[in-house]
Amino acid sequence: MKTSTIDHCYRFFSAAVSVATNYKVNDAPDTFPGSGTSTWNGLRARMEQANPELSAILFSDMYFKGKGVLLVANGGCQAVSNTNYEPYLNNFLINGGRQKLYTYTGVNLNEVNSGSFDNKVNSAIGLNRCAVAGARDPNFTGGSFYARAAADNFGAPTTNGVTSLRFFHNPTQKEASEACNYAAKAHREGTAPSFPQLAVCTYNPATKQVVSSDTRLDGGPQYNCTLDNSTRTVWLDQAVTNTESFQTETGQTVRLEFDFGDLKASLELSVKQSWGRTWSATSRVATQDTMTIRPEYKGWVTLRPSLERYTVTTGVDYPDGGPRLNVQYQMDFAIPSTEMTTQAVGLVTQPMTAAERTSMC
Ligand SMILES: [Ca+2]
Repeated sequence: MKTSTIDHCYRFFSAAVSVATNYKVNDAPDTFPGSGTSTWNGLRARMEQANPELSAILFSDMYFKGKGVLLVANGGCQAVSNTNYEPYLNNFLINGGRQKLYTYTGVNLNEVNSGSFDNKVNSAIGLNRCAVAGARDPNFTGGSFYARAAADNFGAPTTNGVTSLRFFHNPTQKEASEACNYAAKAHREGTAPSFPQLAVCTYNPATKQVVSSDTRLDGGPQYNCTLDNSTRTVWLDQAVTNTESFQTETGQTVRLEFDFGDLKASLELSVKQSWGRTWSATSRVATQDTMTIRPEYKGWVTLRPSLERYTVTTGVDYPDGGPRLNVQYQMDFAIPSTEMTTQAVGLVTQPMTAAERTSMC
C-alpha cells in the first residue's frame, strides 16, 4: 500500500474547485456554504458535469463545514456494480497526478498524508452518484454508518472517529424500480438471477387518499338549433385509464407498463393486501345534468373524476451493501360512477361555429 503525500492544499474552497473542475467552475464560495443552503445544489451539479470522476467532498466538521477534501473515484460511481468503488484519493486534486492508493475497496484515512485526516471527517457530500459509507476502524471495521448520498452528521459511533470510507453507486429511482422488477420476476419464476436482479425489494403497506383528477373529461355537446333557449340533458360516459407510475429525480413521471410487469403485479398485490382493492386497467365514470343552452349555442358537461390514490413505498437494497433507496409509487384508480355524482362537475356553453351550424342544424 502506498501512502499519499499532499502536493497542494488550498486556502480557499473556490481555488480547489477551480483546479478540481479543470478551471471550468470558478465561482465557488471561498468557504463551505454549510448545510441547509441551496448553494450546494447548483454548484454540485456544475462540478459533477465538469469532472465526472469527482466522487465526494469530505468535511472535518458536521453540517458540511470546516476543512475539506475532494475525492476522485475511478470512473465515478455512475454505474450499477456489484462492488463498491475504489477511489483515487487526492487532496483537492493534486495537479493531474492521480495515484491509485489502495487495493482495498475504499480509503483508510490513517494511511493518507500521515494520518492527518484520520478521525477528522464528520460529514460528506457524494458527487456523481456516489454514496459514502464510513467506519471507525481501518478496512471498514468497527462502528459504521450506512452509505448515503449526503450526510451532514455521521453521528455515533463514528463522531470524530472515521478511519475508513467506502463508495457506492447511489441508484436512480428508475434503476431501483428495474431491480425490483427483476427481483419480482425471479420470485415469480423461482429462478436465481445474478446481480443486480438479486436486489431485495421490500413493499411497505399501501396508503390511500381520495383526490380529484387533474384531467378534465368532456361529455359530447348538445346543439341548440332552435330560436329559443333550450333545456337539455347533458351526459358523460367514459372509460378512464388507471395509472401506476413513479417520479424520477428530475420530476419525470414514468408509467409502469409491460416492461415493469412483475413490479406492477407486486404493487397491485400490495394494494389488494392493504385495502382489498383489485386493480383494473380502466374504470367507467358517468354523470348527467340538465342545462339551458341559448339559440345557436352548444353545451356539455365536464367532470374531474375522483381518484383513489394508493401510494406504495418500496425499499430497495442492492447486494453490494450500498445505500437503500426508497421509491414511491403512485397508483391512481378512478372511482367508478354511474349516476348524478358528487364528483367535480362543470357545465360549459359556447357559440356554435359556422361549420357546426351547417352540419348539426
Ligand atoms: Ca478511527
